[in-house]
Amino acid sequence: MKLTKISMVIVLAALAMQSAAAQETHSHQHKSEEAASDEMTTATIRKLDIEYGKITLKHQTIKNLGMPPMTMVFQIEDKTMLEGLAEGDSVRFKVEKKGTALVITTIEKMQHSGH
Ligand SMILES: [Cu+2]
Repeated sequence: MKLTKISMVIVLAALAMQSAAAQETHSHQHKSEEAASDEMTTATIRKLDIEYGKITLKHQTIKNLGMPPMTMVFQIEDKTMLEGLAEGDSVRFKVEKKGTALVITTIEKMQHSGH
């Protein structure tokens, strides 16, 4: 009688451990897809309008907007972002749709690859 009780306790303890182990095997969810909308687009500066915070770019495909390559005018989030840039420069930029305007939130000059 005493032995039966002890073995019952052991069985219950084993079951408890099993369910604890099962809870630990939850699935991890990685968010690797979010990186896609964060990609930079390359472009060439056609025209700079620092006073009005506008820039004309000949840009490559903008993936997060689904926009094909073209030359067009963008607004700049902050005029100081245009400092150090010149017409003819190759740049990388990020653009977001804010209301009806397309606003560049990041722009940086690309390093010359020596040609
Ligand atoms: Cu465009």
